[in-house]
Amino acid sequence: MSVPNKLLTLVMIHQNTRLLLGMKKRGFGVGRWNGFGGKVQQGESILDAAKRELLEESCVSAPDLKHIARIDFEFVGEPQILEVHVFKASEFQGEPTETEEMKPQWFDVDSIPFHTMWPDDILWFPLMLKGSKFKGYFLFEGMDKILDYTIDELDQKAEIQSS
Ligand code: 6OG
Repeated sequence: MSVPNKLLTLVMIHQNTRLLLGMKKRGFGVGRWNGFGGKVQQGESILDAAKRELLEESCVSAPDLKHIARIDFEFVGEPQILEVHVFKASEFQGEPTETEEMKPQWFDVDSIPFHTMWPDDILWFPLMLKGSKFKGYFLFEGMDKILDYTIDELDQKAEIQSS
């Protein structure tokens, strides 16, 4: 029997030349800069989960999130695929504030700290920053090594499917 995918969200706040990232202070991906997100709860929509996690982790709310990507992550030896739904917003309310989970910081889009991020990010951030929609798949060995990947750009009108 196959294991159902684990649904996760990831939110990027991108305003012209700056991007809001958070340093993950605990749990999966600790010590890496990333967007804000986490697990979709039972009975919750993926969009609602994205908004909730953004608020919980950065104290910022973004009513107008655009669903821009689905990225499936497989880890060698792990039966469960992480199905990460990526959202983007340019407008937000509130002041990015450090929480128990994340320390937010603005980065210039020309100085994104890829050396302290998940290694897949450098491969798909260019599409995210230029406003594309896309679907990705990455096969990881451990936390640092990508064995295989695909990234397919989608039409702007395409709806991002979930499993
Ligand atoms: P919690 O388990 O802490 O949420 N995430 C990834 N983000 C990137 N950029 N690359 C990956 O490569 C990732 N794997 C997971 C999804 C985990 C958060 O980390 C994201 C969630 O936002 C493997 O609740």
